[in-house]
Amino acid sequence: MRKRIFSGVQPTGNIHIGNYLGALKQFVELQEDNECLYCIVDLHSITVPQASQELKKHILDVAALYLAVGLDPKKSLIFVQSDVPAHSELAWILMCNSYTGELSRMTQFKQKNRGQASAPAGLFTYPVLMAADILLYDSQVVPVGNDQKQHIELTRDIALRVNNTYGETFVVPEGRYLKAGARIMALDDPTSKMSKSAENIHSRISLLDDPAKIKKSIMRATTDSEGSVRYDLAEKPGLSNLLNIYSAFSGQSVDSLVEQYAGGGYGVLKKDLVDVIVSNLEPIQQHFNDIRHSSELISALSEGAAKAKEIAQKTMVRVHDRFGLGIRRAGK
Ligand code: AQP
Repeated sequence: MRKRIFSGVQPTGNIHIGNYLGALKQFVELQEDNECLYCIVDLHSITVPQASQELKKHILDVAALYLAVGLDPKKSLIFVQSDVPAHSELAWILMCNSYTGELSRMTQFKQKNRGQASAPAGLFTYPVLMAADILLYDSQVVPVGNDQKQHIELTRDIALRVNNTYGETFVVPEGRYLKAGARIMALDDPTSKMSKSAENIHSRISLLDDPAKIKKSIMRATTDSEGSVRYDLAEKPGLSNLLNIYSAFSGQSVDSLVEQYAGGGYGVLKKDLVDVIVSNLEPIQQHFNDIRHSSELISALSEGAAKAKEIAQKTMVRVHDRFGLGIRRAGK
């Protein structure tokens, strides 16, 4: 049965292989049999300061990468979050139905805030905006990396709370997560996840990196001094991360990779991994270059936003009705 799917990526930098393997690959698969909405969540990105010209560029880069990895605007709605003002309106309404206690337990907030006494309020309420993104479209399934599990649980709690208090208002969504071990870790520190905004560019591979940069980042990736190729996330997180990346791009199982490289040093494995990544990213980069400055990209985003607005409007009429807001009433 076709399901309504929603997910998004922040335009905080160029999409890296963690975003790709953790989220975008699923987006592409899901669009074949479902009704999908894929958003570029620019309002989320300003929870930390962004230079405006950079942000404008990154929004279009991420949109072009969406298309370049295989999202098809004829099958999926692709749009920019701030082009649909109802995201912010619903976020406010949901904030009035959320608690500071539950928001302070969010691990991503704790990591990004790094224990400072005062934090931007937007960073704190970020998960509520995410809940609004999802609930606005009556989304049934949300494909995300498993780092987002806590935020999806919060979204479900808020939806159930509103439904119990005000009557059936929201569809309660489900997360669709990757299997364990598919979280891609930073190349320089395999105990943190690969991230777009990390300072060290060699901590990640961006989908737009050239072969020389990919080679440099992989060859200097943190491993261990043991020297034997085996998969052990606890004892050998760096090498295990490289094996996960290799497996995800090549389709070869981790076990067969371990067998193939057993006895060899890490250097041979790293060298082959560079080739595997480069050959997988080449067609994506080619497609990106063809469409990044095209009118096709802008049309896809405008049409996507217009259609998303129509769906959002229906939800907001229902929300206004349930909460008794304004003079709009359901069905009018
Ligand atoms: N390292 C990762 N491994 C697997 N999946 C990942 N995702 C992010 N990092 C990894 C998934 O990618 C989707 C989009 O992420 P996002 O842009 O919404 O924000 P994020 O999770 O905060 O990603 P970044 O790259 O770490 O960005 P910054 O540095 O700006 O915070 C999500 O589905 C996420 O799970």
